[in-house]
Amino acid sequence: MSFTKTPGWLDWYDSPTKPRFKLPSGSVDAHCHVFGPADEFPYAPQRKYTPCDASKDQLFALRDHLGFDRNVIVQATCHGSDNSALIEACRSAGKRARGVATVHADITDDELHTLHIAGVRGVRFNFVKRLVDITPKDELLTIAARIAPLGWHVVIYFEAPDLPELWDFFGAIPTPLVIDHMGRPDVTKPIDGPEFELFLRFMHEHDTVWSKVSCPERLSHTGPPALHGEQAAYWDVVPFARKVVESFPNRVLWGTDWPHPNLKKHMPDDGLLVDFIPHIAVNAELQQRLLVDNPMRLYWPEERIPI
Ligand code: 0GY
Repeated sequence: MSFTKTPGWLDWYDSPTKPRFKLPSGSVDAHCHVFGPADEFPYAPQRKYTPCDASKDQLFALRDHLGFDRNVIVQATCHGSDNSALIEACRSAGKRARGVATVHADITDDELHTLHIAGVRGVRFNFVKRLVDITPKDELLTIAARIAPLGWHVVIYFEAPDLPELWDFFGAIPTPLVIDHMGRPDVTKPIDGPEFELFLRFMHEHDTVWSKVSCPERLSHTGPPALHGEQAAYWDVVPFARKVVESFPNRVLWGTDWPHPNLKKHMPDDGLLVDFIPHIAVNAELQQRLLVDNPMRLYWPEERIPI
């Protein structure tokens, strides 16, 4: 099947630099996606964007180039609830990938079992209106109740202004929660302003809530070095991510977000994204937790990394 990319679509950057920061042994890229390839895994009819292909083999080549050991692959909205590309990627990575799927409430026990065997350990609930038609909350609670006995968790993607309305609903989900990209703060607002304070309070009050401190390229207004001279890439995001890492060192994850869907201005060099890590996790202890111990505890608990 042939698909035409969304007008203005930016393709992922195919010659990333080698990072200067040396990742700790066993590091996990805990937020990335596969797209298609569309002739094998067609994009969903209800998708809100049509991307370029980004195959599992291309993802695994990036993993090796950057120095990661494992991936957590998150179902992208362009594939709807057809998790075939994700399953195929997890299966072919063996124990080196886990998955986060999108499912409906009427999924059968056999289908859930198949996902579990393939390596899926969570489902994603998306509240970003430009990406999905929002699923009713009672259906999401039904899904959460179905996956809880499997020991899975729920990954939630929302934007900062929506947290007050979602607060009680998130509190009613009976599994651990993993928040994508720090709940998408507006980094032009003060770090001690009410919006980011609310996010931090949500994490303080719920000790089974985790956050990905990912996507500086999505949150930044200062941009990469080409846009901002000698400053560190995406420096306006640093205080926000560093605050989360230092407040919740055992409940943070990091991911590249490759192949970076829906970026409008620039496509990041994934090597530079890795070089962002030591600005937000400023010593070896924090880096080890962020990149190895935390994702291992959540996605590979059978390997029992002590904290
Ligand atoms: C991300 C962010 C985005 C897209 C998706 O599944 C997706 O389509 O997650 C976005 O456009 O903000 O985390 O990859």
